[in-house]
Amino acid sequence: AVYPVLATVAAYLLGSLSFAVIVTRLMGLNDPRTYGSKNPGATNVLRSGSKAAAIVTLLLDAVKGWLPVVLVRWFGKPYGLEDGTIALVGLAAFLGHLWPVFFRFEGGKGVATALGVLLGISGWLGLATAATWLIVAFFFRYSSLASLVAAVFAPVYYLLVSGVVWYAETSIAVAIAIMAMLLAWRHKDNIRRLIEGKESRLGGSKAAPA
Ligand code: NKO
Repeated sequence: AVYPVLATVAAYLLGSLSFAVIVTRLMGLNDPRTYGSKNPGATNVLRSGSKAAAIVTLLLDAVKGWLPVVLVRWFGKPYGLEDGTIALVGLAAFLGHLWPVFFRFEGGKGVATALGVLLGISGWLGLATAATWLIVAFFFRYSSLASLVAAVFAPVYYLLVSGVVWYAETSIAVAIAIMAMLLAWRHKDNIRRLIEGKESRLGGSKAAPA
């Protein structure tokens, strides 16, 4: 069948749109790959001082994960696209963000895009994961730590939500687990900085880390 392949390639191309780079370029801001953590992501765009640019980056990076998933969910059936393709397109958009074909395969850490994928799979799953991120970010003021904790919980939430509301789909559970592991691996420098007490905090305080 050609449709699952086409959908997966399209999702990868969409995921390859590195909105941190695109949005800052359109707004005439500095390229996030040149300052802060050098990461093309909403958190690092925030370090440029533009909250608006950070929010737009977060929204668009999430939409590119959400859109392919809901398109397959809502309109895929007549084309023979089932849960396996939902898992594939979600993973493909995520992989596009990490290794974007349009940006020399140098992408981001996948947090916002994974959130979009989760929201596309289930609103409750996305909300629970986002709430986890918010709670950790609120209390600890580290975006990276919040992302890492949320990534640990996301597969658990999927099994809980799907166990209660419908049935767990193995392909989707595997896709979420792969995203969580790749996300954690992309945060290896953040993990080192967290351990060393050198990670930069949210909220713009330039104070030395405690
Ligand atoms: O620049 O290395 P940095 O400090 O910027 O950035 C670390 C950060 C990178 O991620 C981002 C995106 C920020 C998004 C914030 C809201 C996200 C809501 C929570 C979603 C968690 C999804 C995890 C799913 C795993 C499968 O971490």
